[in-house]
Amino acid sequence: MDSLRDWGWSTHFEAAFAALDAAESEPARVVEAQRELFRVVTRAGERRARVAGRLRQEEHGPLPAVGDWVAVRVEADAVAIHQVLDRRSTISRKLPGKAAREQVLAANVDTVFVVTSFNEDFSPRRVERYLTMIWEAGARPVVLLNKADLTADPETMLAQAEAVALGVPVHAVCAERDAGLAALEPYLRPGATIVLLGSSGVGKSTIVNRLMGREVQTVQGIRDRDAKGRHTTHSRQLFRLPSGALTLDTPGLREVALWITETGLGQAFGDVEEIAEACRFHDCAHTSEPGCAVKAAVDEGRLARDRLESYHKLCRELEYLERKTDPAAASNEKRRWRSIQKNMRSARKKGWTRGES
Ligand SMILES: Nc1nc2c(ncn2[C@@H]2O[C@H](COP(=O)(O)OP(=O)(O)OP(=O)(O)O)[C@@H](O)[C@H]2O)c(=O)[nH]1
Ligand SMILES: [Mg+2]
Ligand SMILES: [Zn+2]
Repeated sequence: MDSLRDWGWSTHFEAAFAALDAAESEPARVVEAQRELFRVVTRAGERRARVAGRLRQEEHGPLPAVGDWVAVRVEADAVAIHQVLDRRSTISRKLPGKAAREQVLAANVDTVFVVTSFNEDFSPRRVERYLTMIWEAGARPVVLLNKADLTADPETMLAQAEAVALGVPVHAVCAERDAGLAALEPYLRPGATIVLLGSSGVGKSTIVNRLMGREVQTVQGIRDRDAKGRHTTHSRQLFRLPSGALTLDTPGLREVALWITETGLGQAFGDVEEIAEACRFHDCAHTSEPGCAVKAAVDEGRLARDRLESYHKLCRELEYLERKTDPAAASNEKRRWRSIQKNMRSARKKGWTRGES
């Protein structure tokens, strides 16, 4: 059992696993995910794994994501993931594109480091977006401003970050010179899982290498630094730090579109919601309603105008998402899928599709 404890196994998951109807199964944690390929750690060590056919049907629960605790069956030549244990936290975003589809970026995470840098990547609006996503996920956010060596005046950006990250710790670090990272120690207690999220090139893998004390991840070469949009990390992988914490490096995100959330928005914009309690109408949208305390706060300079705009924008995004995922629409989508699958099956029987099922 000890080897699983090293990967964050706890009495919580032990009980969850015991409650499963999972004869012949054993617990494991997903430590790497790259599209359909998974690596898991079992009591016997690390193995490649695949998703059992049954789990591919929606009614048998979510597909595994990195960080998940799962029930696996170890066969002679393969490990099959049969079930995903209930998650303690789920970091999700809406997949880029028009369809309302969820992508789970990480599961069972305690702390999320939102990494940005002291250069053009820094955007208070994007930080707000990440914080909304993370509060919704049930994890604790921490903002890291990396590449402190690139600025002579870190105070301005730090203050900008702090102004939008209410109640959230903000740390300036310089991964390249291994400076400031000692401040992260409190988050790295044994068994805790942390994930690094942020745009490509902000230095997530460099930070992971520093925390590991050796080079486990490839970082972007100096010659590629101007190549915008080129991603260096391609898979999501969990590492065991010398401190005993687990850390997940992820590929840079181009887009942070929200997945269904509302409590997350309220938490990320606690200042707006607090002022809104004084609005005349309790369902005030803070646009043109009479007696709107939020508009008044903006006019009096107590609330930044662009912060309110950002709040409105995220609200609209969520309303749109809710419309896109209303139950009727979702069940139509399922029906459509079933008929596609049926067609594929009969096509396969006729022998004109190759490949695996
Ligand atoms: N000046 C400076 N450069 C840094 C610092 N930390 C990392 N870098 C450089 O920034 C570049 C990108 O770093 P990576 O660690 O590959 O960035 P990443 O966030 O993992 O990027 P993706 O894997 O593409 O998402 C590399 O060339 C690093 O050497 C820092 O503190 N200061
Ligand atoms: Mg990387
Ligand atoms: Zn109002």
